[in-house]
Amino acid sequence: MLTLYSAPATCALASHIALEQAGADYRVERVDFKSSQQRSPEYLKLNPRGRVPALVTEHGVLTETPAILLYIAQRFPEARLAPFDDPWALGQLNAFCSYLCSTVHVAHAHGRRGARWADDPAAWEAMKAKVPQTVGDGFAMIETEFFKGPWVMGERYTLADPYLYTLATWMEGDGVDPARFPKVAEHRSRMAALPAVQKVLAAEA
Ligand SMILES: N[C@@H](CCC(=O)N[C@@H](CS)C(=O)NCC(=O)O)C(=O)O
Repeated sequence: MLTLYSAPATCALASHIALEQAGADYRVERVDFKSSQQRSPEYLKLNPRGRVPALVTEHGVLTETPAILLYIAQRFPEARLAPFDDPWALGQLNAFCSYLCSTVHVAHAHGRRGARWADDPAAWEAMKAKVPQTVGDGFAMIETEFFKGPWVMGERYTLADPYLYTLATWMEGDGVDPARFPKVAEHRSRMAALPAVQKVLAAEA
């Protein structure tokens, strides 16, 4: 059985949805951010990065959302979560997931985790003030360049869909108006209507 270490309203939601959609045999261990459990010695032993998600497999612990999503897709091929038969499509999928991970997610983190990058509280405030712009720029790039429709990669649903959905749910909290991005907003509504997504959201509540 796979074990996903997760916390509500985090990027771990994408991996949780993918496990559910893949029909995986899995369980979720909740990490309590309120008590900073992610920085406890026990959790750091499991994931020295002190973050979620972390996926415990029989081979070891896997971290980093794009890697976890791809692992799930490859381990459960019948769920068809990635185009392994098409190197170009797979390359595009990886490019999108890398963009979410390295640019959009990092822009979001500047709003609440400024201490990662600076010690000066004034610098944290400056970083926070920039979030609506930088996260908004990220979604503008997704809306105009990456998103094919009706799913992220086009006709075929892939692991990029739960990943985009997860980060799109942060928009309001980041001071970004979802109405600016109609394709992403429509995708978010369609994702929210999927039974697997509803099941996972109920489990995370
Ligand atoms: N690159 C990692 C980032 C993971 C990450 O930053 N997770 C956040 C939640 S969205 C976290 O665990 N934050 C806890 C902390 O910074 O203490 C991934 O994509 O999985």
